[in-house]
Amino acid sequence: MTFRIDIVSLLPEIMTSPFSSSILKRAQKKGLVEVHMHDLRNFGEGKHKQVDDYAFGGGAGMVMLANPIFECIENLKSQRDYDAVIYTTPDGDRFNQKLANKLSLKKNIIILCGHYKGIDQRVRDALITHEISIGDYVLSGGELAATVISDALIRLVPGVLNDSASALTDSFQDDLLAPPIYTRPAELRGMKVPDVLLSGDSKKIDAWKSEQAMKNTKSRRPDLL
Ligand code: 6GU
Repeated sequence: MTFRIDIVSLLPEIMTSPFSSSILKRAQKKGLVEVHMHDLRNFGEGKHKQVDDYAFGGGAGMVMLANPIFECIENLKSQRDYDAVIYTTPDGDRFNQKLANKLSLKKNIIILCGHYKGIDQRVRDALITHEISIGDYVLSGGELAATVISDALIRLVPGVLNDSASALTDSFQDDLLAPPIYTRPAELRGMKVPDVLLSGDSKKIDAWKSEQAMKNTKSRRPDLL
């Protein structure tokens, strides 16, 4: 089974590099994941391919036209069933690992990238199943948020990470931050790797990791506890 993400955007080129490198590239090469970009401009209106207009009732900023979005998404839906149609917006639900886990179990999803002041409310009412924000700050557009969300989902797809145990020990996967990690050399510039990690005693090592994870979480993110 292939996990498929269709990203609908006015600026798809912003996202080409992240999807063409490293884990996201390999996931697609292995056939585990398909990512398809759709340029909304192709569905724009009139000879200028217009995609936005002034807001009814006034107010600063342009609004993305509903019709090009309807046409693009209806075209996709005519080809296959979608399990989720996500809209990236600063006023959406906050993205977190729990939501990433849930969405990674879907098969086909659409992510619509917001722009300007937003999209015509009728798109949200009629087409969108999930409205997602990646944090309490404002980005120029939803493309970087869509890329962040896609990355978080794709690395959870079975087979994408070579070491499948790795995803399970991430920060947040158990509502705790990760413990400190070290690699060689065992001593660097007078700084030593904690003895327990070199002890070979896996029970002791696991206990140390849990204790450190708890300590990190208490001091940096007590809200997670
Ligand atoms: Cl999803 N979009 C934009 N434009 N800004 C954001 C965001 C999304 N999440 C946080 N800030």
